Amino acid sequence: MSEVWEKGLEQRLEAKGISRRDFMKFCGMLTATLGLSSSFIPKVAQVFAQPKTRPPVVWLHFAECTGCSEALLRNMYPWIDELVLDILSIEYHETIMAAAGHQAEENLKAAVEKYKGKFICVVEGAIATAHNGAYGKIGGKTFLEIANNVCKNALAVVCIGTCSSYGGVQAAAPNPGGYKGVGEAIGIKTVNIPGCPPNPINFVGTVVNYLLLGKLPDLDDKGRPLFAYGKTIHDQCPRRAHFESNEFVKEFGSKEEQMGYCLYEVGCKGPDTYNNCSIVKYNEGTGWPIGAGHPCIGCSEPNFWDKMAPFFKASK
Ligand code: FSX
Ligand code: SF4
Ligand code: F3S
Repeated sequence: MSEVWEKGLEQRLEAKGISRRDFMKFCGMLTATLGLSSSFIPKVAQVFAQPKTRPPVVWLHFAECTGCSEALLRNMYPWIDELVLDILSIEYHETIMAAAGHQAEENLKAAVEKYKGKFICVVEGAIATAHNGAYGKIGGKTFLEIANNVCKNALAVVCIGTCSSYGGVQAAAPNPGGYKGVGEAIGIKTVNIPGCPPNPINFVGTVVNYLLLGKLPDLDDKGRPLFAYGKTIHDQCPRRAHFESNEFVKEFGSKEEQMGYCLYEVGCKGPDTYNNCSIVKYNEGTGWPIGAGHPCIGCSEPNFWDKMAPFFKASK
């Protein structure tokens, strides 16, 4: 694989204290997540070493907690954020750019004009639609106006997080602002990477899929990439054998909990939730909700704040 171990990348990784071995391990994990055979690992590494193209990206924030950016920029392999930002040409990103105020507004306008129809628009956060969008504004413009101006001129719109995908916490009842996900708010098709927060690997996988195969991944009927959201949590859960044997935790702090029994009766929504958490896990692949003893609350499903509540009661 030395041919992919290009000088530039080698130096970048060295500066971050990352070994070639760790980098290839990450590429292997990403390749498996994408459902590709191991023969693709060098090609995935090549995307990071020498991307054929660096698509321009405009990254918008609407109503959300910024947990999605944090998940991508801080928590996962501390270096992958920089590799990802290196393979994309980020033209506008409110959390990490130096510009502010009018200069930032100008940058956004200029980027949309320059790359019209060619840029990828990444969106975090939901859009207020009631009262002409009055519940959410940046620099005097409503989220609705910004989304109409920016997202509709993009090559593709990728929604990171349940908020931009489906509305998220802002859209929870009674939702006075009429918050909706981006696709529904402005009537376009979006690629959705839901989760609150989503697993950054599913965003990275979507980007690498695009750079490697020249297309966005195949999606389910809710706009989610099938490689990540094709199966339920329940179908990939290490506690599944306990479910089948009727071995349930009925109370937190009990012996059954210590035995790692199934969490269905304390509210687990894994049977109704599509995501790959048990496979890819969070925090450098070390943990995920059910692994830590917490029921899945269905955070990657539309309207989960309403639909999946109460979180600690079994859905009957
Ligand atoms: Fe929502 Fe993300 Fe939850 Fe937070 O951008 S999916 S509230 S983790 O920040 O949108
Ligand atoms: Fe299914 Fe949840 Fe039980 Fe796992 S813990 S087997 S996802 S109900
Ligand atoms: Fe969310 Fe359930 Fe995974 S709560 S993080 S989809 S286990």
